Amino acid sequence: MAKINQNYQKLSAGYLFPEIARRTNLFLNENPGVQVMRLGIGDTTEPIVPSVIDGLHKGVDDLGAVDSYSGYGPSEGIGSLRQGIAEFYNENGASIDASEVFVSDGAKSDSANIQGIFSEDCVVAVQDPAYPVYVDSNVIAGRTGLSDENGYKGLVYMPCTEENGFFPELPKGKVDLIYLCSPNNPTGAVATKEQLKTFVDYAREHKAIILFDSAYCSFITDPALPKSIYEIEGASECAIELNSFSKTAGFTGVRLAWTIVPKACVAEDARAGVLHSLWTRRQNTFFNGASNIVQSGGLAVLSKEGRVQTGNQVAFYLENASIINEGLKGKGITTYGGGNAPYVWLKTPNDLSSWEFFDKLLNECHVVGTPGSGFGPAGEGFFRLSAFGHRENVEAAVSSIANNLEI
Ligand code: PL4
Repeated sequence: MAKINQNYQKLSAGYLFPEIARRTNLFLNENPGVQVMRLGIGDTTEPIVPSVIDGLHKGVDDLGAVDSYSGYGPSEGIGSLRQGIAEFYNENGASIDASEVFVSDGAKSDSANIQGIFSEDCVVAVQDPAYPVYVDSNVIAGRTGLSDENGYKGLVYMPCTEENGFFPELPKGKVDLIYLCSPNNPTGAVATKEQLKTFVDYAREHKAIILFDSAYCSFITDPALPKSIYEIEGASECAIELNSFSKTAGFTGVRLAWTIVPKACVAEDARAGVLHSLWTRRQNTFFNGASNIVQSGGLAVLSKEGRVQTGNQVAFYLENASIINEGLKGKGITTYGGGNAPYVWLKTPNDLSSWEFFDKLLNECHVVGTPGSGFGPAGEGFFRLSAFGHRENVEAAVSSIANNLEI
């Protein structure tokens, strides 16, 4: 008799983003003809830049000629793309070898799957609030108990609050896996080198592993802020980094990402090289490689022209963030983030709960955002707006908030 994975029953609610879509659709059914402005899901909206479209076309054309046709590729990714990604890191002072780069179809799947190479009894620490995949994947893997209003039992929440500038203190006790995300989803905060160094030192001391999500690193404009954890000395001994082409190049629907597992990375029972071998084995067994067409597009993103064109697009989204920030501040709302990140994190007015503010914003302004509590207990009382919309949509949303939000 088959039995199900009972850990799924522990998941406290539906996955956040489908829940937002469900509530929005309900509102639209009840209010036919109303145009909603979507600043909820962090999904890109601008077309892919011309040099990258050329790269994607090249990938298609290569499949149409006998000399350039390719079938299954290595599950770790094509050599030239792995090399290009390693060079991208090494330009900023890291020392990554192409063999340490694992190309994939998404940072979402990698960030959910990476916990699978670690022991079931690892104690997991997450920034609170955080991208929900880190928590849910560990719940499903059985590393937590049930949840209540304070979160899941057995999980170590590291609150990111106004008081600590949205970067957490070190865990009090010993933890084994630490999820960090910078620029942060949802708060938009970016960790400094000094802040990351405290975690790298902790991880090396406790033989813990940092799982560092840098999916939004291309939004960092301040040269003093680190784009990768490998800019911190000693990080290659204790950190695995996840990154993606999704937000940099508009690849949210195209699907291309990567994970770096340095050979120097060590765990309590794993000498140098072992974690790298385990992730190789995991990917070889579970994954058949990213699409060859898409990897050709990824090479174009890394080209000189590709970097300039995608850089301009990132700057465009950052301008959106600035428009949102200014508009909300003009309304007297306290905001954070947005400067080096595509998310604006606002404090809900009049102590409204995150979901109360979601309903208010939708009903009064026809604007969809993301409730902070969906990212963890410390997100309660906050709300996230995404800067990935079309300019006219962002401007219309800001103007509707200015004119219609009653506070
Ligand atoms: C909605 C910190 C967005 N359906 O596109 P990927 O898989 O390479 O990257 C996903 C990802 C990874 N790491 C972080 C992210 O914030 C995201 C994407 N997050 C959001 O609005 O928070 C899209 C969410 C998508 C999902 O469930 O991921």
